[in-house]
Amino acid sequence: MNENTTTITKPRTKTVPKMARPPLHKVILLNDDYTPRDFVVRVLKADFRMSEDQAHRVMITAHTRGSCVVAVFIKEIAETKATHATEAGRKLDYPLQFTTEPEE
Ligand code: TYC
Repeated sequence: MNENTTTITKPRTKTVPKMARPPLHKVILLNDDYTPRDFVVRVLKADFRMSEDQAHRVMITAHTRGSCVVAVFIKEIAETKATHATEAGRKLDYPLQFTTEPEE
């Protein structure tokens, strides 16, 4: 290859495939008549990293409307968190329940 030769190289572009985002699942807090409000707030803070304020609002929403969406995660995380939070209540014989459902 001498100085009169021009080499044309194709630009090398890497194609990054856009991955479909995994479907999200809601964690839902259900109201009941027995679990103390303070305990619900404590679980929301511990298991869902909420501030006192956020946790209190979510607890009151579930208390007055019957349920409240707490957070959304990929399915496995949503289920693990819901189970863990529900078990926290079970340990003290409270009927506190967290469920999950796919987000539309
Ligand atoms: N309703 C309960 C009470 O009056 C408090 C409560 C709030 C329980 C929200 C569950 O998801 C809940 N002690």
